[in-house]
Amino acid sequence: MRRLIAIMFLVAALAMLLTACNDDEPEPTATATTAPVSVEGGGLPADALEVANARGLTPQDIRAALKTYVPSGKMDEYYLFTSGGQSGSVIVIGVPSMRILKNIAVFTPESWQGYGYGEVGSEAVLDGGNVDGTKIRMGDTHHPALSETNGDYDGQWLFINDKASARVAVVDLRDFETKQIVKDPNLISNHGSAFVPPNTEYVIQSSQYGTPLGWEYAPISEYKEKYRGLITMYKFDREKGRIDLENSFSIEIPPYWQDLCDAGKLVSDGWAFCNSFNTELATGGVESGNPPFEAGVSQRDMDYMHIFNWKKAAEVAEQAGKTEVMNGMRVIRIPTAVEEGILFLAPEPKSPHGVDVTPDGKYLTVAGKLDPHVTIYSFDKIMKAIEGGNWTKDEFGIPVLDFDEVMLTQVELGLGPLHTQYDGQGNAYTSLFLDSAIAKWSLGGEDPAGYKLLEKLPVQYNVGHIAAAEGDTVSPDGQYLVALNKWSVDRFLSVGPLKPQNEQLLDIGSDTMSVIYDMPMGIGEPHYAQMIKADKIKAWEVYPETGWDPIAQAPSEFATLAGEERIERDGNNVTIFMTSIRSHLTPEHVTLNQGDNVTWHITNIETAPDATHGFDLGGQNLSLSIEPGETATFQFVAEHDGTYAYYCTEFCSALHLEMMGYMFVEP
Ligand code: K7E
Ligand code: CUA
Repeated sequence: MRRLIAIMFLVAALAMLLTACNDDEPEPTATATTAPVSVEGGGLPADALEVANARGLTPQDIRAALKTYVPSGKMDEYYLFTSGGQSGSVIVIGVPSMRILKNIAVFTPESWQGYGYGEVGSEAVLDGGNVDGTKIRMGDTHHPALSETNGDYDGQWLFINDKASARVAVVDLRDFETKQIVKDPNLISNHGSAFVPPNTEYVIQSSQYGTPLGWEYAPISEYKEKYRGLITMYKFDREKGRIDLENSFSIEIPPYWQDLCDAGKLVSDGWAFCNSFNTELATGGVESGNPPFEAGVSQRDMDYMHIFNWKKAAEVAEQAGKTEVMNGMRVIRIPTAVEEGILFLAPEPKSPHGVDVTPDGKYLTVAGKLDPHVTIYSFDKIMKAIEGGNWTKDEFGIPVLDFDEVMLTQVELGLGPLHTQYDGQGNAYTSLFLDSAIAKWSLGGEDPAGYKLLEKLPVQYNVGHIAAAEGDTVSPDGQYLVALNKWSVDRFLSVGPLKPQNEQLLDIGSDTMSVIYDMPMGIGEPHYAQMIKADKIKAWEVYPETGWDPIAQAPSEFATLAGEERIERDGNNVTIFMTSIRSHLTPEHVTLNQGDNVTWHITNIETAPDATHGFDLGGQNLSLSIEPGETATFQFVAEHDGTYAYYCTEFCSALHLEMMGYMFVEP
C-alpha cells in the first residue's frame, strides 16, 4: 500500500512538472484526449496506476519512463552520433527517447541507402579509402567528432576515423551522407581520431600501433630504429567541405602506441594532447617465449602524454627544409619537432586510455586504466614547465616534463577508469570499466582539495566511453549522459551468442545520477559518441534543386526534368536519362545490344519530403536510394542477353508495385 501511495504521489508530481515545462509546446491539434495532463483538471488517465502496478513498475521506473518517453509527433532534444565500431558506420539516435534515427554508412557499403552498391558517386567516396589499390570495404569506427566554431558544435560536419586502416571520413550534416574518405599514406592503423580544435581548422589523428612509416617491411628486431608513430593534422576546407590532403601534414612521434587525443580549447587552443601505453617498446612474440604484449606493455608505472603545439607545427610545416615528404605527405621529423619546440612529453600513470580537456581548457583529465586514479594536469603548469626547461629527455630526444611540475592532483575513483566527460556545472564523470560504474566527481579549479569523488552509479556492464550533452564543447549542457556499455549480458531478450551492446541513458540533471533507459545497440559496437542540441542541425528536407548531385552538393550536369527523358546511343555507348516520380519510371522500356556500355542517370523529380524512390535492376549488384531532387548514376556493361525487370525498391505510393520497367538486351 505504501508503494502504491508513493507511485500515486510521484505520478501526480510529475504530471504537474510536465504541464509546467510544456508551456512552449504547440497546442495539440487532435482530439480532447491529447490535452496535457493536469492534476486539477484530472487529466491523468484513471488506469495509470493500474498499468504501473500490473507491470510491476517502481516509482523510479515511472520517473524514468516520464523522462524518456517522447510521444508520437514530438521531437527529441538531442541528436546522439555514436560510432558503429566494426560495422564501419555511424548511428544517429534521438535523446532522450533513444530511438534510432539513422544508420549512416561510412566505410562499409549499405544497400538501403544505396551506398556502395553501384552508384558512381558513393563508389568513388569508398574508393577514396582504398589502400595501395585494394578496395577496403570494412571500417572500424571509433571516435565521431562534430565540427566546432568557437569551441561549440556548429552542426555542419561530422568526422569519424577508421582504426583498422588509418582513414578518416567526412559526413555532411545537411543530408547525413558520407562525402569523403581519406587514407593516411604513412600509417596503417590509427586511434586518436577524429578530434577537432575549437574552429575545426584541422581534423586530428594519431597512430595506434607503431609500424615503419609507410608500413614498409622491417623486422620487429628493428622496432626502436625503424618503427614510428605519427600525428596527422588533416586540413579541413570548410568551403569545400573536404579534407585537403595537400595542405595536411604529419608529426613523427615514437612508436609508443598512442591512444586517445584531445584538442585544447580557449586558453589551451593551439595545443593538443595524446596518450600512449607502450613506452616499454614491447615487441611481443609470446610464441617464442617472449612476454606477451599485455604484460610487455604494462611494465612501467608511467607512460607518456604527448603534448604538441599544432599551431606552431602548421607554421613550421610551411617552411622550406623543415619537412620531409613521404608518400606525398609532409612530415616533421622528431629532431625538427624538438628543435622548434613543438613536441613534449609528460609522464602519466599507467597505461592510460582517455585524455579529456575541461570545458574551460585549463585542465586535462587522464584516466589510467591500470590505476584507480584519474590524474589532473594543469595547462598553465605545463606551459610553465616548458618555459622552465627543467626536463629530461626520452630515448628519442624528446623533452620529458617533470611529473610533479605539471600534475595538479589525483582523485581515486575506482577500478579501470577510462574516459571523462564534463557537465558545465563544475562536475566531471568518468567511466570505470572494471567496476562497471560511472563516477561523478567535482572539479576544483586551482585548488587540489576541490577535486572529490561525489557519487558512483553502477551501469550494465563494462562501460567504455561516455557522452554528455554537448560534452566536448566549451559549455556542456549536463542533463544527459550516455554510457556506452560493451556488455549487455542479462539486460535484453536473448538473440543468440552475439549480444547487443547496451547504451544506457543517465539522468545527470538531478542531484543524484540515475539510469533512465537501456537501449540495445544491435547493429554495431559504439566506441565514442557525441551529443548535440537538436536545433543546431539544419538538415535539408529535400535537395535544394531538382537534379542534384549529393556528392558535389551542386546541381548535376545529368539532371533530367519531366519531358527530358531519353536514351542516347553513340556506337555501343548508351546513356539513359530517366526520371522517377509517383508512380512511374520514364522510360519504361530500355532496349540494349549485348556488349553495350551503359551509363544510366535517374533523377527523382519529387519535391515532397520523404518521397524517396529506390532502384534495383535484377542481375546487377545494384541498389540506389534516390532522395527527392537527387540525380543518381550507375554504369555497367550489358554482358548477358535477356529480359530484365527494373523497379522502385521503396514502397513510395499505392501504385508502387507498378513503378517498374523492362530492360531488353538483344543478343
Ligand atoms: Cu573503444 Cu576510444 Cu577506441 Cu575507449 S576506445 S572504450
Ligand atoms: Cu517509387 Cu516505389
